[in-house]
Order: sequence, then structure tokens, then C-alpha cells
Amino acid sequence: MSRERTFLMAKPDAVSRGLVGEVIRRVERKGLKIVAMKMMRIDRDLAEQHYGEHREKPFFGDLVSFITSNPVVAMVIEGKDAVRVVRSLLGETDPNRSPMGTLRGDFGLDLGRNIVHGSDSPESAEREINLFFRPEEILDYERADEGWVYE
Ligand code: IDP
Ligand code: MG
Repeated sequence: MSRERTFLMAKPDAVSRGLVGEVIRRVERKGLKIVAMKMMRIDRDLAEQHYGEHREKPFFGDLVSFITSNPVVAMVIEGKDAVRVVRSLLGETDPNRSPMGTLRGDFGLDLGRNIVHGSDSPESAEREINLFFRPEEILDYERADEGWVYE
């Protein structure tokens, strides 16, 4: 079993709307394992690093203001094909184009308030995990159901 890791974040709208439990519930019931988690306020410097690829986009300023506006819950998620599977739990970037049954499809209406962030590739995952977590904050443990989640 490949134990891929990805970075998942409940954004300020998820925290402010009381949707953190919903995000966690969907990750856990899929069989994915949370191996690090913290509530934090993102500062401007971290926001600009995290969203560096969008620096030249017209929405960059609003995106940085939004992501620093209230606390977030940052997580490292581990499991088989975790990067792709977490992205599929999120849905499309625009909540209005995102299928029902996904987090963004079920809980969002607006592109700039799309509830969650998930890494888009294993390379992004490594970069983002290192931005948000120190190695010792990522925990190694077994979930009791692993023999029933993996063959
Ligand atoms: P992703 O979060 O699905 O990977 P990206 O294209 O990487 O989507 O964009 C990062 C974030 O920037 C999105 O989640 C969304 O919050 C915001 N964003 C993307 N495109 C737009 C836009 O056209 N207008 C406003 N905000 C946008
Ligand atoms: Mg992205």
C-alpha cells in the first residue's frame, strides 16, 4: 500500500460556518488517516508563499485577504492515492460547477468561498506540508480499521 500524503485545509469560511466537522467526517469515513492537524491563523507571508503560483492573477489580493481573515484548520492526510482522493472529496474549484456529494458542491456557491484547499499533485503536497508543519508534528500511528480498509 502506498502511503501517500497530502495537505488539506478547512478555509476560513469552513471554520466560520461550523463546517470543520463535516470536512473531517468525510475524510475519516473514506478511510483516510489524519496524521497532523492544527487550527491556526495564516499570516500574510505564509499566504503569499502557499498561493505563490497565483501571484500574478487578478484575484490574488482577495485570496490572500480571505485566507488570512479568520482561523483555518490545516491537516496532513495519509492513505492510498491521498492526493487524488482528497481532491475528489473537494470537487471542482468553483462550487457552482462542483457535483453534489463533494464538499464544495454541497456547501458552496461562490468561487472565492470554496470551503477547502487540497494539494493538486504529490509535489505540491510535499511543498505545502513543509510550509505548514514541522516533521515532528506529523504523527505515525495505526488506525484500528486499517485491515478492513486495505486488503
Ligand atoms: P484549487 O483550490 O481548486 O486548487 P486554484 O486554481 O489553485 O484552485 O485556485 C486557488 C484558490 O483561489 C481557489 O480555491 C479559489 O479560492 C481561488 N480562486 C481561483 N480562481 C479564482 C477566481 O477566478 N476568482 C476568485 N478566486 C479564485
Ligand atoms: Mg490549487
